[in-house]
Amino acid sequence: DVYANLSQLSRGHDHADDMPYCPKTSPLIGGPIHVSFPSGLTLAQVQRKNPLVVSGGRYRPPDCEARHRTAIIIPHRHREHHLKFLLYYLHPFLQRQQLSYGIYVIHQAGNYTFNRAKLMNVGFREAMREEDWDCLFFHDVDLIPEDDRNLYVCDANPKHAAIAMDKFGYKLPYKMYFGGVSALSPLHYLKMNGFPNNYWGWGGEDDDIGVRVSLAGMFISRPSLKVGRYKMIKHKLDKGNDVNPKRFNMLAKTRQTWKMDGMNTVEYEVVSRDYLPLYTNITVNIGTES
Ligand code: UDH
Ligand code: NGS
Repeated sequence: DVYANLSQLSRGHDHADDMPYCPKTSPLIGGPIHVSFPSGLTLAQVQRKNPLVVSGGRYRPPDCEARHRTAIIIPHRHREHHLKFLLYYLHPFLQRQQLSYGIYVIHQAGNYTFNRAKLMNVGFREAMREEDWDCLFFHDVDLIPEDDRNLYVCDANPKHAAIAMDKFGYKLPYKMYFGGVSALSPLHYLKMNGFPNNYWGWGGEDDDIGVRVSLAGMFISRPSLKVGRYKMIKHKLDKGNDVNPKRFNMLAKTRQTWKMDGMNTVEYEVVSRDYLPLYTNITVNIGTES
């Protein structure tokens, strides 16, 4: 019947006010995911498998109003090969959770030393500029979630999601570990003044972020070990991301520096913003170490 079809269409597109909320627990969640890395996978294939994903890597459930709006922030440079696999698994994963979501890849321009945490600050500001996200997932490009009961929504406290990684034998490497994948609401993020801007190179920035959580009077929340499982795509330390020799000295001073360095001081220049079929790419010049 034409009218029923039309009304169905407009509901899908405009998300009319009368659309029911999605159920509290998605019926599409299946638990463990078998993760492998098929050779020859292309982005075009990933696109075909995700027909409801629209420009910029955005999605809304077609038949219900999502209860949560989550932005995924991925710091990136020279890891297109990993990004392809992450998108292959993450899009269906987020759709099974019936989330309204967007994926942002924050690409560091140039060849200067990589700065993961500063790219996250850029991602936070640029994503919030576009939409009133209620949760941001800060997500390494090489970590694939292995269980879709690991919900990509925020908790009452900042959440460390990558609690059980294969490379650490599916347990935490140390109690205060906050690396890999974490989830903060905009309020959490601003309360801790975001992430540090001055960790150039590998190591320590995730520990600094963990310390900021407690300095700002919050706790680290975590999913269960059974559910917070990730497979890491194996790789070597990248060119342009040498181990940062200053990290221990910097970490010893976080208590003195966190209010003076973070979201309130981040400076950068967006080089380009591209709404690609599977993600929004923001290429950014974040400068160099001062
Ligand atoms: N990243 C890039 N490009 C780079 C460097 C890092 O995209 O050149 C991003 C990417 O999202 C990555 C994240 O930053 O997942 C973290 O960087 P990483 O993968 O290098 O860190 P990880 O600790 O691996 O996962 C380190 C490899 C061995 C380090 C040994 C040091 N003792
Ligand atoms: C700690 C690093 C973290 C790092 C973690 C896991 O030692 O940044 O190891 O590293 N802290 C410092 O260096 C101060 S990993 O095994 O993934 O290479 O995330």
